[in-house]
Amino acid sequence: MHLAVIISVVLIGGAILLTTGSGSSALNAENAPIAENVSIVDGQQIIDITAKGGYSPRISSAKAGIPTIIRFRTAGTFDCSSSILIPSMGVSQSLPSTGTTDIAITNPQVGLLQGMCGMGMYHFQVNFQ
Ligand SMILES: [Cu+2]
Repeated sequence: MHLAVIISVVLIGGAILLTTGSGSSALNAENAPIAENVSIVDGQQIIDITAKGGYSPRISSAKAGIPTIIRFRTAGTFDCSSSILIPSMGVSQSLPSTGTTDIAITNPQVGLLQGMCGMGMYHFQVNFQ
């Protein structure tokens, strides 16, 4: 588990390095919709959202049209943000109090994906562009 986390951190770090290293400002502008909690590894987009007392970040920007997972991270999360609802996808998912949970979106469409905690008081959004 820890090894896997370290490897994915290295991969993500490498991807960020590649992105920033490839350098021209025009390219960076093109990639601007990708926020720092979003990475693309081996053609798969990963959106990291931490669930604890709400969702962080609450708004993510990501690319539409590529295989995507939303990876929810919990760490000692005992509040209702450990219960995820994404109504447009029919997702109702309980997260472990500590761990990661991936929700796959095969082909996200352009638009705003809205999710919330089980009680509807904490919200998160992914803006697919
Ligand atoms: Cu709630």
